[in-house]
Order: sequence, then C-alpha cells, then structure tokens
Amino acid sequence: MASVALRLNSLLQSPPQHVISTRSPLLARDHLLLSRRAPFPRLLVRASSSASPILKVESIPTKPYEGQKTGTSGLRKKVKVFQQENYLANWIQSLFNSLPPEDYKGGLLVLGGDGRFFNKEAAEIIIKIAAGNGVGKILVGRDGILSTPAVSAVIRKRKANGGFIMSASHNPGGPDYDWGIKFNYSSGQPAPESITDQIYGNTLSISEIKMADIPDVDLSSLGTKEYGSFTVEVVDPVSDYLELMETVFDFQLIKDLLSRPDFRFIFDAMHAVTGAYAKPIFVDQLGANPSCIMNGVPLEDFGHGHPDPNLTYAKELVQIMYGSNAPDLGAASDGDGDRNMILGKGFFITPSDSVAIIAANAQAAIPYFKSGPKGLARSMPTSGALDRVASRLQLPFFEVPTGWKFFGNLMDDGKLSICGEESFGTGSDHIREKDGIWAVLAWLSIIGEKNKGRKVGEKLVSVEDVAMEHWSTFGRNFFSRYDYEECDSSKANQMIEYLRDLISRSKPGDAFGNYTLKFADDFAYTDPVDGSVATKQGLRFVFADGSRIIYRLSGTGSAGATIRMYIEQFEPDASKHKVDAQVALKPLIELALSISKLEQFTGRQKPTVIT
Ligand code: VG1
Ligand code: CO
Repeated sequence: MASVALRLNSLLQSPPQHVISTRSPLLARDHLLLSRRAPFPRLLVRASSSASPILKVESIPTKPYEGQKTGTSGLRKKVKVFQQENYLANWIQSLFNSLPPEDYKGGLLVLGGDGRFFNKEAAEIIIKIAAGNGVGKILVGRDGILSTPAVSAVIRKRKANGGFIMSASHNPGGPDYDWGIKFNYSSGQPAPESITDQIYGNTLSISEIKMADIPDVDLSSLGTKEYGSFTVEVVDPVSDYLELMETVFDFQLIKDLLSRPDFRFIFDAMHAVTGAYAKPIFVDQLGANPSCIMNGVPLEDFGHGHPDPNLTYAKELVQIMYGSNAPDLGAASDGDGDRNMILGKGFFITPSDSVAIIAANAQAAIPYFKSGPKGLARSMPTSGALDRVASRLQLPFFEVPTGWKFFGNLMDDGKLSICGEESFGTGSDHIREKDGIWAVLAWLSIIGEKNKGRKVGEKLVSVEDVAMEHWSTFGRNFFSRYDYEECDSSKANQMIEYLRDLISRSKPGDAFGNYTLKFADDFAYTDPVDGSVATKQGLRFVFADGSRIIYRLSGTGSAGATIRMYIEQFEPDASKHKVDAQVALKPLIELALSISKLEQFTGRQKPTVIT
C-alpha cells in the first residue's frame, strides 16, 4: 500500500482540483483509502452548497503550530500541549488536507482510543472535523474505547477508509502526562511516513479548519445518529475483535487449559484499554476465573500508573509471578492494548524470544497458521532468535526498522505472517498492528497444545519448559535493552553524533574489548515491496561472533530524549542457557557503555528501565 501512498504523494503535490480531475485513473488503481468503496459526491458539504441534505459547516480561522511531527507511532505530546486552542484540530484538518478527497468524502472512518484523559474532548473535535470535511460516517467505540488492534480489526472488517486511534500508548496519562493520535488507513495499517510527512507539511501552513456545527455526540450508548449527510454509529468495542480472535484461535483448546484445576492464569490490564477486552474474552468466552484479571477497569490516568508492560512498570504482576505459589502464566498489556508481556512462574519471556517461540509453534497450536506461516519478520534491534526459526522452517525472513508501520507492506504483499519487536510487540497478518491479547491467546494456545491429554496430577509443560526446549533446539539469543528516559536532548544527540563518527572511523577486524568488529553502520532499510527507503534507523556494532550492540533514540517520548541501548549475544551451549541474561551479557553491556561514553555524555549512571 505504501507504494500507492507514494504515487499519491506525487499527486498530492498538486492542488486539490488536480487531484479531483485525476479521480478516475486514481480510482482505477488499488489506491490508498477508498479502493473498496463506491465513488462519493465530491462537493464540499457547506452551508452555501447546493448539495442536499445540508450539514452546516463552519470555517474556523487558525494559525500553524510548530512541531506537529509524528514519531515512531503517531503524534505524542503532553496533554497541556494538545489542550492549546486548535492544536488537535489543526493536525486533524491537516490530515484531511493531505488525503485525496476521494479517500474520505462520503467515506467511512473508525475512531477509538485507550480511554485516557482528554480522549472524550478529542473524540468530539475529531467527529466534528470529520463531518466538516465531508466524511459520510464514523464508527466510534462506546465511550470512545477501542484498542489499537481493535481499530485495525474494525477498519478491515467494515472496509473502512481508515481510522483514528486516540492514545499515547504506553506513555502515562492524566492532565500532566501524555496524549497522542495515530492514523491508520484502509488496510488497518499505521500511515506510512509518506503520509505523515504530508500531514506535517500541512500543519506548517494551515489557516482554516472545517468543522460541522453539530452538538457533542453521546458516546455512552450504542446506536446510530444522523446529522444531515453525516452519521455517527457508536459500536461495541469488543465484538468485531472477538469475532476475529475466534477465527484465529482454537477457543476450545484454550478453554480446556483455563478450566484445568492445575493451571492458573493471571492478566494485568494495567488499568488500560485491555480492561475492556479481558473480561469478555478471557472470562466470558474462555471460562477463566474472573479473579484472574488485575487492574481491569480502564482509567483516565491508568490509576497513576505507567501502562507499559515490562519488568519495571508492571511490577505488581512481576511480584506475583516471582512470588510463592505463582500462577502458571502471567500476562500484561499496555495503554492501547498492542503490547504484551508474558511471564511463567518466576520466569520472564523476552519479547524477542516470545515471537520466535510463537512462530516455531504456530502451525501446531493456532488454526490460523495451519498451513504454516508465509514468512517471518522482526525489527532491527529485536534479537536474532526469530531468524533461527525462519531458517529452520525455511521461511522468507525480513529485518525492518523499529515501528509496526514497516511490517504492513510485507503483509499486504503476502510475504509475512508473524512478526515482532523487542519492545513487547508481537503480532501477525490477521490485522496490521501488534496485538497484545492475540499474543496472550497465542501463548495460551501453545501451553494448551503442549498439555493436551495430560491428566490432572501429571506434571504440566510450563512456560519455562517451552522456552528451555526452544533454546535447546535453536540456541539462545541472550538479549537485554537499557533505556535512559528523559535525558537532556542535546547531550543525547551529542552521544549519537559521537557514535556516528566512531562508526565512520571503524572498519571490519577492529578490536572492541574482546570483540572483533564485523561491521558497524547506521541501519537503512529499503522496502522490498515499494522500494521506499528509511535511513538513520539505529547505530549497529555487529561483532564477528554475531553479538550486537545497537543504539537509537526513541521516537515516542514527549519530553527530553530517551536513549535505547540493545545488547545481544548468541549462546549455542545448552548448559549455559539457564544463566541470567544480565550475567551472561555483562561484558558486552560494559563494552556498550564504554564505547558510547554514555555516562560521560548524559551523566546517567543507571538506566531507568532494564528489559
Ligand atoms: C517504541 C518501541 C517500538 C514501538 C513503538 C510504538 O518506539 O521501541 O518498537 O513500535 O514504541 O509502540 P521508540 O521510538 O520509542 O523506541 V506503542 O505500544 O507505544 O504504539
Ligand atoms: Co501501545
């Protein structure tokens, strides 16, 4: 689809009239948003328009704001920034200004979010601007709730032209914290940079917002409301998504596992959006005990928490899973429901291993993959565990930059089924987003499959057993990520520049401590489907034994700079697989700190988060 986006881009350079006049050839192609929809009336629906029925649209003068550039995943800023007059409205209008009118006029859009503070006001603004720009219908999750994977699922199922996700994902919420907005297009995929760059360009020159003069819409009850030619339908946030999950997984297999008296499961929704999905799916459909859900009510400030399912921020769950009498499988998801963390009894599955283990077991345990996955992919900093599965299963394999948007083209092109990121993102081509609940269902399926037919009282195959068995087959890729959050931006940039310079001076064979350099570079990616190129995607030092050190700056923060340092080392010897990753990786971590002079540049002695 991004190839189409790129072609559209060149069209978008021209004035809109030109786009309208080239409408037929555009519609003849499998183009960006409206490919699956009938043509729409292209007249602007204005008070002065002769079109009928009439929706009153106001033209609101506005001035550009600086800095409305999207990062790894959408536009994220402090709530107070978004609360400035027309700040959100400018971005939404700029988005409509970036799309060919055929891609939204009279069309269908989806709107939902993770329930965080400011979502309610934001939803009303988005609805009015969508109506003001001639959108035909908007589907909104009840109370404005839809997880990121659910938005992707709804867009695909309802053949919508695209959708908005109101979320800053794993960033904290509340009046003093973060808010965010993402746009996905008709395949359910996050908008590629070719579109987000257009939006950013338009935010710098915007002068008018088109807003429909309609009352605030009551989003608390299901049903349809019509305002002239514009319709709002409030939908159940769970049903389309649940229906999809039922086609992907063998629910009976999972039910059988969850009903065993010798198996206990616990899910931490972190007071975020999966709270709305956990009970209907795990309890009502799959028969889990209602007490298995922790923090299951979505709250505007996530209960003062940081809704990031990792060992630092999901500490309540981690304590339970590492405590006495721990459940057999523990899982958590993030603000918008696209991330997941999987834990066994006193055992952490790194996301890099998780995607590899899911891929290795998918065909046996998950009906959606009964003919085997088509191909596998990971983001560059994610460990090479998945590469080993791809090579053993003789599957096409891809390494893409950080950010889910890079997987979509490969999926649309039929090249990719299962993929993941080290940042607790795992998913497949059932939608075009990473999917937290999907990953939990995948793990329940794997454990269910491995224990099928085992009698109560027999030892069950545990999460740890599955990992140990995987490592003994494929070897273990020890992996860790150190995050240094909210560093001084200029100092972080100086460190990156220093490393770029070091890379330019380094050559294969150079010694770095006890390691011999194979190559060092700044990762660049050429999309095999549309040929688009992404550069400066992370600084890599790859050593002769396959060990890697990677540095990048986060593109999702809202204050300062977050430095991410990724460390990986392969260990084929099964007798060493039980070693703690921090112990196994200690020499490489020390080398990474010394190569980068991280402490000198940033003054930080310790990371804020270790994965
Ligand atoms: C982080 C992760 C990246 C992920 C992105 C969005 O980006 O590293 O793998 O795709 O967040 O996840 P960055 O640029 O901060 O490293 V989510 O759950 O916040 O939408
Ligand atoms: Co997220």
